[in-house]
Amino acid sequence: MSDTVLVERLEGWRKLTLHRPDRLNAFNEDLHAALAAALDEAAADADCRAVLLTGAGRGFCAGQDLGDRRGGDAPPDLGDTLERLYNPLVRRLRDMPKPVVCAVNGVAAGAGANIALACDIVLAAHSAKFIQAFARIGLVPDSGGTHTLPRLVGEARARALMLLGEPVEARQAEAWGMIWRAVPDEALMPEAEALAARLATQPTQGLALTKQALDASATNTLSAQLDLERDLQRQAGRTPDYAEGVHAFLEKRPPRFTGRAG
Ligand code: T3D
Repeated sequence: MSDTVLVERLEGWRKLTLHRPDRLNAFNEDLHAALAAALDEAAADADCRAVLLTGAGRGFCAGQDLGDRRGGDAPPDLGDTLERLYNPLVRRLRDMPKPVVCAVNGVAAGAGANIALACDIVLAAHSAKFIQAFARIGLVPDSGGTHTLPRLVGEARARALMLLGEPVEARQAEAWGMIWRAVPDEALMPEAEALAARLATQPTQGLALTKQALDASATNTLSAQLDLERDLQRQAGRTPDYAEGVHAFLEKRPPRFTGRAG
């Protein structure tokens, strides 16, 4: 069995660690397959109510393993890799019906940066940096980066970062709104784990619906978004966690959410 992704099953949540530390956790086909399987299992497990993604060693992820791209006779079809591997990965993260926290423990480059930014809440160690490294090797930013980054940091910064391939340090990333928080290196894992554990006690169905609404807002008109909020709120209002939340409020006690659909 592959050990390229380490899976830890905690109380109500899972920690997934990219594990090719000697290659800064760069993606090869094996890592893609292991991560896809781990995410699918987490998505399907009702007892798993949050996911934490991080990297082993001194890097988070250096994107595609360029060792696998050593020249052959014909140029590779990189559209095929995106179609088969990177695009499904981003969709898995965005469609995951529970929150995904990313703890960026070191450099996040190329697809590694954009996979991190596809997660719901991103924490980064002060020593971490984000690099849109694609321009350095003649490629186009992928893994949703051309969609995500301008929305996070604005058009001017996204363009410069993508055309120049310059690194952004964690504290700058926080200041620009690219990530939720930059924390001292030693605080990263305790904070990220506490956040995942906290999310695992929250109304999971409502959070999943919130993710849907936020994703749709990127392309919806206000009017369409209002309709969507109506439909999603209808669903949220039928969940046991909503009933529990209201009862708990009225009884002046902390809620006991189960995350169950019905
Ligand atoms: O191909 C497709 O399917 C299309 C999809 C593309 C998606 C992409 O992600 S394209 C972008 C690919 N990634 C990169 O271009 C980043 C390459 N890496 C770097 O620029 C640097 O390694 C970093 C800036 C990330 C970190 O620099 P530094 O100085 O901290 O570390 P290092 O010494 O460069 O790397 C440490 C080791 O990891 C080193 O191996 P060694 O010399 O100790 O044996 C290095 O070769 C290896 N490594 C780092 N990144 C990759 C890698 N090996 C293979 N592929 C990598 N991407």
